[in-house]
Parts: sequence; structure tokens; C-alpha cells
Amino acid sequence: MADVKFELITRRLQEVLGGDIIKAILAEGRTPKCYWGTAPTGRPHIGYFVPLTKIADFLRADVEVTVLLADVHAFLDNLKAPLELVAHRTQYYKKLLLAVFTSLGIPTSKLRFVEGSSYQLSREYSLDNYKLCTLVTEHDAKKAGAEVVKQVESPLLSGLLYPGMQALDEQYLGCDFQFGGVDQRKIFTFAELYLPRLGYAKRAHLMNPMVPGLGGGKMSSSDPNSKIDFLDPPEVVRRKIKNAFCEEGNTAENGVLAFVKAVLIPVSELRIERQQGKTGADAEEGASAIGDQTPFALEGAPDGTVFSVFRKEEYGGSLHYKSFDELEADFAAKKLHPKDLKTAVADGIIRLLDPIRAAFEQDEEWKKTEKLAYPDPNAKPEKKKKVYHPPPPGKGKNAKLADGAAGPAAPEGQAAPSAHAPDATSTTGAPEESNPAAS
Ligand code: STL
Repeated sequence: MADVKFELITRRLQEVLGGDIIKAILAEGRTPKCYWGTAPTGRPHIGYFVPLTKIADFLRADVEVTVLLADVHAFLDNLKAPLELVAHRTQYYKKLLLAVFTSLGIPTSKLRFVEGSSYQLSREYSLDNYKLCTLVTEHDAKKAGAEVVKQVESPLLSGLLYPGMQALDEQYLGCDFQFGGVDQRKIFTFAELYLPRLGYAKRAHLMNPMVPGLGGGKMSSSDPNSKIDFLDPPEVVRRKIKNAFCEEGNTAENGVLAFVKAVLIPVSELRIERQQGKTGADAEEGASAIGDQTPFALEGAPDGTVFSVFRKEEYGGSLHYKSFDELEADFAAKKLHPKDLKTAVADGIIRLLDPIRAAFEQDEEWKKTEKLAYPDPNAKPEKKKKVYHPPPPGKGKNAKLADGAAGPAAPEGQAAPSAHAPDATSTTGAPEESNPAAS
């Protein structure tokens, strides 16, 4: 039993550090606890299906999963999420992640969502953060964040705090292992080194492979056409897939093939396993799923098909695959044309996104949050409010009044506030006409 769970927890990962920690917990019959963190910055794209399908495995192995909405990290990283937007983005991410989990048939009652700011501003956490600052060299902090924190010409101090706080999150969220992409590796090894120096336990780290974007490069690139948004309608999905880099016979840097491998096939397998009654730790798993829950196989496909590609009879008829390796081999041998593959992948993505967009359309609060979280950059800026600048002492229309009479009266023994003091009336920003003190 422990072996089966360990296999489920670690399958399809690129790397596992500290697997013995998890094995020991399972051997004792205890429930491992894990967390996955995401910083609510830009609009999440369908690359998020990759960690989320892995989280489905954790839950099936009865792991307690926490999703950290790392709101403080979202602005520590070069203000990727400006402070005034971060709360809205956190809510947007939460709504979206809940809808995606539901669409995958993952019971969200098994998940705990935590906002970073709910504990990262506490006295204890702050003190640990400062303690860590006395242990970590600037060099080590920089190195740890090199792949995750945006690299800029004039690096800010906040980027140096990022890795240390992520390490502390493991302690404060009470996890046994942290899960993330292999891009987090330097932060993970940093945490393994420094948590014990604070007297805390070293945690295990499980890493997913990185999945290339549709341009063949990193999915999180700033080119909006290389990423498919969770709310993109079918025609936009088709256009973006059509423009994706997917060269005949070339399986390297092929974002379309990579998506089949990392998302469509694992989702198909999950659905097939459920059809067979293999629901893992939770018998109710999948019961509350919304949307079509059949694998990405065409009608009439042989049993065990995890991915089908439709083709007219005159082009040789449809293709059915039981594994990614078979699909990849056909593509490499040019037996499968990019155009046919792209159509099948677009169909699959449209099916995955359908219930998520439907959930969005039905949720007025979510729609409002979306507008606030990601305001239209082309919208006309609001007219700037007129700011009240007080005249220097002795000038302006009240200058003839006796000193101090126009402003708040000074209590006995105290000087009247000066125009330069922070509590002077000027800081209200109220326009002169509506300033009762001036009328
Ligand atoms: C991103 C993109 C990504 C991962 C993260 C952020 C992770 C953030 C994070 C923050 C604090 C933690 C753990 C993870 O404790 O792929 O923008």
C-alpha cells in the first residue's frame, strides 16, 4: 500500500529530493502533507493544467494538499502584481483554480487554500525572516532566486527576500514536501540548506518537468499569442494553436506535442482509471466533476486509447494512441501531420476549457473580480483629481486672517501645525472649494 502511494505521488516527475522523508511517513501509516505555491501575478494560462493534474495524483494518494496563494511574493518579485491589484488577483486565481479542480473532478473539499499574507505578516514569521537575513549571504539569496525572480538591471532588495520567505513557508504551512516546477530547484535546495539552520526540519521536494509554450519556448513569455488563457473561447484557441510552432517530424521544442504529453494524456488516464473504478483514496473522486469526462479518444477507438487524431478515410483514417511514445514516434516518422495533430489538440483544449468558461459566465462576482484584477490596459485613464496645494504661509485668500485662525486651533502649550508637518490639512488632498477650513 505504501509503495503504491509512493509511486502515485512520484510518477511523471522530473526529480525527487528527499523521497525517504515521504517513504518514512507512508511506512508509519501517516498522511503526508504537501503544498504547492503560486504567485497571483499575470493571467494564469493553460500551462497551469500541468501542476494541477499532478495535484490530482497527490489527492488520490491521500496526501493533504495546501495551495498557497503567494500574494506577498507576487509583489516581492519586481512588483509583477502591483500592490493595489494583488488582492483582486489573489481572488481571481482562487476562483479559477477552484473551477479547474472541479472540472478535473478533484474534490475541492480536500484542498486547503491559504493566502501568504495571512501569516507572513505575523510577529513570528517576521522575526524568522530577519533571523534568516542574518544567516543568508546576498550571494546565496541571489543564486537561489536566479531562475524564478525576474532578473533586472537594478535588482531590488525584495527579490532577495523571496527565496528565504519561500523556505519559511514550508515551516509555516506545516508541510512534509513542497511541490513545484523544476525551475524552483535552486529555491528548494536553498530551503533544504537553511531551514535546519533555523532549527526547523528539512523538507522533501518534488519537481515537475517544465513544459514548453506554444512558441516552443517558455510558456510564461510575455507574448500573449503563445499562451492560451483559461477563458479563451474556441475560435481563439484554434487560432493560437494554428499559429503554434509545430514542425513536421520535429519532436523537440514542440509545445503542441508537449501539451499532449503533460496534460491531455494524463487527464485521459485519470478519466479511464475512474471509469474502471480506480478512484484512489477517495471513492467520491470524479463524482462532482463538471463537463464531459470521457478520455480524449474518438468514438470507436480501441480500449485503452488515451489520445485519438481524427483523419478522413482518404488520408488513412483516424489514429489512436495508447501512449505518448507511440504518438511521438509517428510524429517523428512523419506519419502524423502537424495539421491533424493541431486540430486534435485544439479540440481537446476546447473540451477542457468549456466547463471553466461556463463557471466564469455564471459567476457575477468572479466577473467583477476579473475586471478589477486585470483592468483593460487600453482603457482611458481616469481624469486626475485636482490636488489641493496650500499656499505658503502669508499668501493665498485667507492670508489676512490672524496666524493659525485658518487652520486647526493649537491646543494650549503646543504650536499650531505647520504646512510642512505630515498632519497639516494639505495632506487630505481635498480640493480648495470643499475644504471647510478654507471657507
Ligand atoms: C510564479 C510562477 C511559478 C511559481 C511561483 C510563482 C511560485 C511561487 C511561490 C511563492 C511562495 C512559495 C511557493 C511558491 O512558498 O511557476 O510566478
